[in-house]
Amino acid sequence: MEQKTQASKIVVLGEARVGKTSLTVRFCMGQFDDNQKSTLDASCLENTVNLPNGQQMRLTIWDTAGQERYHALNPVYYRGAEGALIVYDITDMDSFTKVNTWIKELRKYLPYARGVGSEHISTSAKTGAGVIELFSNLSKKIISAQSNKKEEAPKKKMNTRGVLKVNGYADFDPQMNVQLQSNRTSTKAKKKDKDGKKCC
Ligand SMILES: Nc1nc2c(ncn2[C@@H]2O[C@H](COP(=O)(O)OP(=O)(O)OP(=O)(O)O)[C@@H](O)[C@H]2O)c(=O)[nH]1
Ligand SMILES: [Mg+2]
Repeated sequence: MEQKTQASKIVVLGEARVGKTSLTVRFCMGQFDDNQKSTLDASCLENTVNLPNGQQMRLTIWDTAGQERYHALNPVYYRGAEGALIVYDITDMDSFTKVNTWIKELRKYLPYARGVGSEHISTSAKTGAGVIELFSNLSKKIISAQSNKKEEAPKKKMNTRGVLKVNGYADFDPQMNVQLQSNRTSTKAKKKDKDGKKCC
């Protein structure tokens, strides 16, 4: 079967310390760090998803910083995104409550996100549970939205579509609360990854 590779940009959003970077790093590099440092500004990684019909989706994943002081920068990273992941921590109720704020934010900056529904998937960056499924599902939705867009092309100027997803730790362990609290100190994020997967 002929392999067809498409490319898409997605953004990862959510409160600070909910696991955005861990999820991205797990998917792109197959690694997990119990002491993952807070993201400053944003970082970007790439990986390709193999889909069942022989298609491939090359995802450029913009992992934003959850800390409040960086929020004003986020719209820069939303631009041109065809998909979004809104991440919350299953051990942190406040991070779940804030999901609505992130949805509103996306709808403000990405008008096409207004009419798009969301899907909830539980993942664990620690064990890897649900991670491939999450990015595969998102890729399928993007491909399906892209083909709908082609059909509607003469009518619409907007050339992007989005899908929102939320995520929680599926490996919930009561000790996570302690771990999260003890990991609140922000240190400077690495600008480059060792294996060169960094895309920007
Ligand atoms: N047990 C468990 N811990 C996780 C998981 N994902 C992230 N963590 C831990 O939670 C903490 C925060 O993870 P990060 O990936 O840095 O969170 P973030 O959302 O990128 O944080 P900011 O960059 O500050 O916005 C780290 O100590 C991680 O090791 C998970 O799936 N399971
Ligand atoms: Mg981060």
